[in-house]
Amino acid sequence: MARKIFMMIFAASLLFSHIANSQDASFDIKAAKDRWEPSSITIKKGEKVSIKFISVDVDHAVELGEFGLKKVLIPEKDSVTLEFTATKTGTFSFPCIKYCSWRHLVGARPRLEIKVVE
Ligand SMILES: [Cu+2]
Repeated sequence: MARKIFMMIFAASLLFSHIANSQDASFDIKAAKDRWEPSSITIKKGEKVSIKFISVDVDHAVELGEFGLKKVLIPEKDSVTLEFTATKTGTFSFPCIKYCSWRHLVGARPRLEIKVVE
């Protein structure tokens, strides 16, 4: 009996943790001057996505305009988490939009590519 109750509580806690953290996909992106890593991620249309951008050096910034998000700063040695639902398919490229190194001057900004598939 005690075991049955324990199993029920365990199952309920699993359910609640899922509801509390109801993202379908989450990613950590390491943002550095030369490269964002991983530089490409693939998600499914309709998924709730959480992306944590973690700066390992200086300020960076990103704007996921295709997903209805405004420009956000990824502060120096800090992080910012963006959440959105991918409502359309395609391949979208999001370069750094805050000057972080000379790479901005030569068309080689670090970037994140997001592929949304059916
Ligand atoms: Cu930059």
